[in-house]
Amino acid sequence: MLTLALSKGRIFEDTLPMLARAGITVSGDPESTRKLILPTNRPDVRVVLVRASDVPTYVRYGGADIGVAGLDVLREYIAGSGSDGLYLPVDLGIARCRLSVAVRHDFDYAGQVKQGARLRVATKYLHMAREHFATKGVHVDLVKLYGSMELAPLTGLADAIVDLVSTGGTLKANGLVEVEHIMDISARLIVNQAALKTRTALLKPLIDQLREAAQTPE
Ligand code: PRT
Ligand code: MG
Repeated sequence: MLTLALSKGRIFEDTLPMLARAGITVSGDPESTRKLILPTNRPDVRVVLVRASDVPTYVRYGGADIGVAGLDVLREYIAGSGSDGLYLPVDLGIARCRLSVAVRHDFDYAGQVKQGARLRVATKYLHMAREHFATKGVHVDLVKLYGSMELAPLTGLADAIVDLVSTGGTLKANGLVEVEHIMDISARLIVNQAALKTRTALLKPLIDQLREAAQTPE
């Protein structure tokens, strides 16, 4: 049995068509079922539904053989726990967005940075934020949040946020503007290295098919 870890929402939705192109169809809709294990049309493949940030943990410790996680989740995980035992063979090119710095529309970010001001920045992505501001030589105090980052500059909790942006609609709706683009994000395939060695016959063709699907437009 091969176990694939996915998170509900955009990762699941964007991975489904790629799996279909590899001949795998998942039974059940994660939004309407309470089941955490979904069978597929292949008796030797199943899907487990986990939190987006738990996908690397499941794959590393063998709770799943393979998984799909955003580069944001992976970078934070690897910065904290290392990449031992994980193999990252394919950029799937799905669930695309960017990691950006945003502030209130009336906040003079460039001016503050120029003056060497110390800024308070709220984010879920402490490692990537720390690295970004260190590289730029901007002094920051980072505040860890778990969600709704957009609220932080509106309430005075922080001067800026580091968050994911796709359409920009959420920033706009909250009177925030993007002032720096940190990196492009997309979802990656992650594989348990030990499983790849012991179950090559099952895993290798699946990885190859997903790579193929990622490289050729539908
Ligand atoms: O909710 P939970 O803690 O379980 O996990 P999660 O919030 O990380 O899961 P989910 O499903 O929201 O995101 C899974 C992955 O999708 C992320 O790890 C990213 O790699 C990717 N992704 C792509 C995004 C977005 N686009 C995105 N726009 N993840 C989050 N957003 C959020 C963003 O944080 C902001 O609040 O959507 C909002 C902005 O969207 P726009 O379109 O208004 O700009
Ligand atoms: Mg979410």
